[in-house]
Amino acid sequence: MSGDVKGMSGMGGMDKRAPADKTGQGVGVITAIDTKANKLTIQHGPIPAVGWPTMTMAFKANPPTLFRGLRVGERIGFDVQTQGVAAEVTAVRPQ
Ligand SMILES: [Cu+2]
Repeated sequence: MSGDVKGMSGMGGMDKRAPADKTGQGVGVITAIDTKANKLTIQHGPIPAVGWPTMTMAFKANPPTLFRGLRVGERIGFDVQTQGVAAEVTAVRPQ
């Protein structure tokens, strides 16, 4: 992931350098699954709620049971929670 995303300024005047934890919803295609590292890589579209453009990035799966039934190439909707520059997927939905 690019950790250098520009803030969505102009929305509430909360344009701070240190990102607070945020949640958002995205849609994307799974490009890699690493159950040993508990990581899921998703090529996803813009997620304005967390200030992200389109990108491909790895997420921690929380809980790891999210991996069940997922496969590379599958299109999913997902919930994301950011923690500084890291991010977790907390829910997935078939698209
Ligand atoms: Cu991203």
